Amino acid sequence: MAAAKSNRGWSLALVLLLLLCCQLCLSAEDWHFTSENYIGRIPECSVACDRLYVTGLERMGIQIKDRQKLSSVKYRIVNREVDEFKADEKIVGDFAFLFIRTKTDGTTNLNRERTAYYSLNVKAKVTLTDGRVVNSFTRVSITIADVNDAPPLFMEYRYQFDVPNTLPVFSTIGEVKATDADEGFNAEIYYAFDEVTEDFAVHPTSGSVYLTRALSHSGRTQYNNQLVAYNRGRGRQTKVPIQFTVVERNQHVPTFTFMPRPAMSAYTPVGMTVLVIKVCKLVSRQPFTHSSYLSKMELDFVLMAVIISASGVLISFTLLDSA
Ligand SMILES: [Ca+2]
Ligand SMILES: [Ca+2]
Repeated sequence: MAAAKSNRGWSLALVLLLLLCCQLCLSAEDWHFTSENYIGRIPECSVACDRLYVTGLERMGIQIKDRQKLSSVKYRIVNREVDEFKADEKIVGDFAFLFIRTKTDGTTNLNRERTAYYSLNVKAKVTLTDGRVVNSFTRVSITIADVNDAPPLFMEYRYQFDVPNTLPVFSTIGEVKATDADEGFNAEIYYAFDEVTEDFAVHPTSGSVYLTRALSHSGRTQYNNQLVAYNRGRGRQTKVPIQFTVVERNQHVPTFTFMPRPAMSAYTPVGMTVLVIKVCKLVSRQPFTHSSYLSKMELDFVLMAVIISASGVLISFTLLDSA
């Protein structure tokens, strides 16, 4: 009889112990984050961030199943290498929200062009009314949303092109190029001239520079303007000087007139003048094909003699006269 009572006592104690253990086990699981990974975004602030909050598609934090058992919740970022963010907690109804925000020390900045992503390890310390402490961990992946804070930058600090005065209209003169450190629309670049001109054009997206009017009409030797590269978004733009220098090219082909002289024969002595050539409209300052010294003269025409060798081969031109 006494043994039976003793067995019932042990059984009752064992049941109570199992119930207590089961309750403790379930209680610990009840105080975990709703997810092991959260995804959020925050705007770029390359100067100083003023308490910016990370936003996401789902709420971050711990679901409170029994408010009576909860004493406090404390969130903390445990990455030692991340110094830009702080974790806050706020209990609203049956949820202990996790808020990730930038610090407010006035020196924190988020430069997407330097660091585009952050991965935070967050620890939750949950203190229950019965004195127990439950720890839970989660990861918050943060994407920095780009802001158009970088203006386009030209590859050159100034552009200079030599343009032949004979270049046909709509010919390509050259190309300009700028880059942008932002992304998406904020990095799209368009080109234009600062001052409207009818002489030149720049393709808005490729940067190719064209001649749009014959240069001979004005007689100018130089054109100066400002080249602009701008973003589609909020008016970020950069200007650099651009200069076109007109380079003269020979537009007048010399004409030759052969002045009669005695015909050659088998007895024509070596060194005798056999032909005189008259070259008209010699106005170019550019090198002449066979007589470079002619190119330095601004004459309407010159007279040249052709000297032949004994074998009848042309060997030189000689300047005879000019007018
Ligand atoms: Ca930009
Ligand atoms: Ca940016």
